[in-house]
Amino acid sequence: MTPNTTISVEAEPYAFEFQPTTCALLIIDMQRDFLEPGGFGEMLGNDVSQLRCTIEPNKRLLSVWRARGWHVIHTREGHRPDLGCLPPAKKIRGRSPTSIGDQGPMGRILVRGEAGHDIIPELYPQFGEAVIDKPGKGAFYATDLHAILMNRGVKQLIVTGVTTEVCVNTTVREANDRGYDCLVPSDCVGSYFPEFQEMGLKMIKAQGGIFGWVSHSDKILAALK
Ligand code: TIU
Repeated sequence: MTPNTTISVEAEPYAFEFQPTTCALLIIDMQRDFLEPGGFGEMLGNDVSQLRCTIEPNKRLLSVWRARGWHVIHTREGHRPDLGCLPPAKKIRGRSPTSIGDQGPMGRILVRGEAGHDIIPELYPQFGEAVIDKPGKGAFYATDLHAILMNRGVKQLIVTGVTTEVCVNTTVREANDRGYDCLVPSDCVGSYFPEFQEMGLKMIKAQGGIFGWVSHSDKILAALK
């Protein structure tokens, strides 16, 4: 397989075709704050164990991308320690007794530089993999992700991570409006709510792939064999 080979992945609503040199694996917010107890996800009232089934399939995909030297980008949702990039509306939303910036068992919740804000050890970024710190749900808002992708000639994205209906969906919609094709492997994205997992994926692939394509990591790996 040469870097310019076109790879065809069985997907819905139809096959997703990509060339390795122009397609990045974009892993959204696989942070301790969302996947481990005591972080932002739990603060919102969620059972964080629900998301852990995404770790193994992401590991498998990431190891293949790394082994082949293809583009890998990670994102983290969070805020500056002075909370200068935290909209007051986001701070007070939910009326929780603890909120973003408050001290938790993994440090200050959703704050850059704290243990909880970092990516889980299983998927920890390697040297050369861009890490995008984003203040919002979408990975393009208030970040240099679009510039990084354009500078590298990336036109297509395989989007994984958490959560399906929040940061993954927002990012796929933002990417779609900027002209990127997005493929979402269903087993590599997770939600605290099974019904949102299902509908979040349906919304992407409906209407002829209105926002993108949906597949499974097994199908991506099979296409690479
Ligand atoms: N709450 C929830 O489902 N998600 C977020 O707040 N952020 C991300 O999805 N990363």
